[in-house]
Amino acid sequence: MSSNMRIMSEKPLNAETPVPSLRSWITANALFFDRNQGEIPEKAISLADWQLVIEGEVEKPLSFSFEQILRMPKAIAADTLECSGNSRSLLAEKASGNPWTIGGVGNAVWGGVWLRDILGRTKPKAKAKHAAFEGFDRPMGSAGVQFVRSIPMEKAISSTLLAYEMNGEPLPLKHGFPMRALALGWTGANCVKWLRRITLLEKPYEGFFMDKAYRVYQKGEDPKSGAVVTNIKLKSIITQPVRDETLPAGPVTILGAAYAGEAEIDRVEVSVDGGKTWSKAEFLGPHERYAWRQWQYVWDAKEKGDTTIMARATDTEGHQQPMDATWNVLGYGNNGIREHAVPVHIR
Ligand SMILES: Nc1nc2c(c(=O)[nH]1)N[C@H]1C(S)=C(S)[C@@H](COP(=O)(O)O)O[C@H]1N2
Ligand SMILES: [Mo]
Repeated sequence: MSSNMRIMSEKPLNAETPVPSLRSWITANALFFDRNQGEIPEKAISLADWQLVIEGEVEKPLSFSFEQILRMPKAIAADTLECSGNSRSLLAEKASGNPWTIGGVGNAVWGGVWLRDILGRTKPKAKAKHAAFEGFDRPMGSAGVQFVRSIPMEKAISSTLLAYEMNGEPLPLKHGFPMRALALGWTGANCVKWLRRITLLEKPYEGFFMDKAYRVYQKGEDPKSGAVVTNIKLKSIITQPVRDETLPAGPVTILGAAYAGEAEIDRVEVSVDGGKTWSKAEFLGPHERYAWRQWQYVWDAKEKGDTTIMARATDTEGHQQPMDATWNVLGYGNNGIREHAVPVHIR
């Protein structure tokens, strides 16, 4: 594995992408963040041994071989994947979980098949309301159970990809070889790796990873009473300069990325005066639904001193990134402008 990943834990492997590697529209596979609840399989499963089972509330339970899937119509989609807990360590009040800074996110072009095409062949019953995905990674830690997550059928049918390719390569082992789910625009937890089974259910799946984790709740509340983490929140990150960088006076090229899950970014603005005034950044590179926009703003830093750079994203429906994040016990969805501000020193 690339040595400049910032490793938070080895077993299970949790590592974030170094900030400079967030400056390109595509995040290289070897630098793409790693988030695991279980153990990454030691070696790739033989494709001849793998199958995808579809069962539950379907007229026709089926299992698909990898060969069969490759013969189905192919889909290619860009998707920015973010861990629900990304930016957690930037919260003013500590929250439990991996101490992500901003590198628990990446963008890739994924190839695979639409889940709707697979499900169509199994004839889902009208009472099927949720699709539960099960991975085959070996459980580790306190949960001690297989990673299973369910999403509503509407999402499964409208915009969920089963990916076997990542940036033009077979899906790498640590990202779910041979196939993973991608609920486009939704957080990583909704994108089960090492997929082996999809079960259609009348109601959401019940289990550790649905009821205890990936819920937004406050101290003293029952985790299960909190909302399930789904869509990636509207957010912008600054990727250049990095925190506490010292720069010479003169033009400073500020780079960043902005993303909004299923929503579309309308604009990004930058402030170098603590949020009093904002200037519009310029977008760079490809524009694809579900993928982040890279942006830049050239700031003429005339005066020496300490400044904080802030970035603010707005979506096409007029929603704006909040100045401060909404804290919750597990620190999910930190998209605060202030939390993501980058202090720099002009000398
Ligand atoms: N089978 C399985 N799928 C999983 C996980 C896991 O632990 N096991 N972790 C999830 C979480 S929380 C995230 S953020 C993404 C991370 O995907 P990546 O490691 O490819 O970046 O995978 C998701 N899918
Ligand atoms: Mo995650």
